[in-house]
Amino acid sequence: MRKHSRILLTGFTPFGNETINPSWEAVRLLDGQRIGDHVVAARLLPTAFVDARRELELAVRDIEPDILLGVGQAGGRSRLSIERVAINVQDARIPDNAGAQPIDEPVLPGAPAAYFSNLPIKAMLAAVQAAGVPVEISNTAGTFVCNHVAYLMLHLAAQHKGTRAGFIHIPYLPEQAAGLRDAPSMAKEEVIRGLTAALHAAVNQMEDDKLGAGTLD
Ligand code: PCA
Repeated sequence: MRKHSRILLTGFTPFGNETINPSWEAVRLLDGQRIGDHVVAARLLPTAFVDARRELELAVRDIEPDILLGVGQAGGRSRLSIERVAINVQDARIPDNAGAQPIDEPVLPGAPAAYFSNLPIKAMLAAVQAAGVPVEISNTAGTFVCNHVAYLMLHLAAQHKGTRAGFIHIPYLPEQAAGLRDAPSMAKEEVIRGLTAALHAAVNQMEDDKLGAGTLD
């Protein structure tokens, strides 16, 4: 029996015009942290469809996590976005870091159209709110590498009893937004506080809360 259960927490390399990715800047500082009886293992994934899948599979084999939480940059969003769902499609608006630009191709041929996160997303939402960090439930993780990784994590969780998975998008860091017009941002310390609160809720709660967080748009 292992002493601690493990959380695999992933961040991404910079992509597009950026030289940093806030997801890795935040996630790497949580490596080795205790969350209740769990220990966090942080891993960097390339922002490339094929390479990210390979690195994710290696990390899963190495860490044998019972919770997987992917974190990625969503430039333009102003809150931590807890993703409800990942869809079985890749539709890249820009080439990934390996130059690949799949259009309307499945993540996994023949697999379900979508998976819901089996983490307690509403309990996580409430915990992040209680920590004083702006947060929302999001119903789309996009169709680029983040959705791809989220789908692979949720597929794995669906196949392995006792494994739970989810994904959180985060805003730009202030130093990224400084060079852009009207782009919202969130300080790294705040992101880390929010992610930590979300992880505590994920560890502590198996059943989700019934808490309205729907949208009309
Ligand atoms: N964000 C991108 C991929 C990597 C990242 O941090 C996305 O939302 O798909």
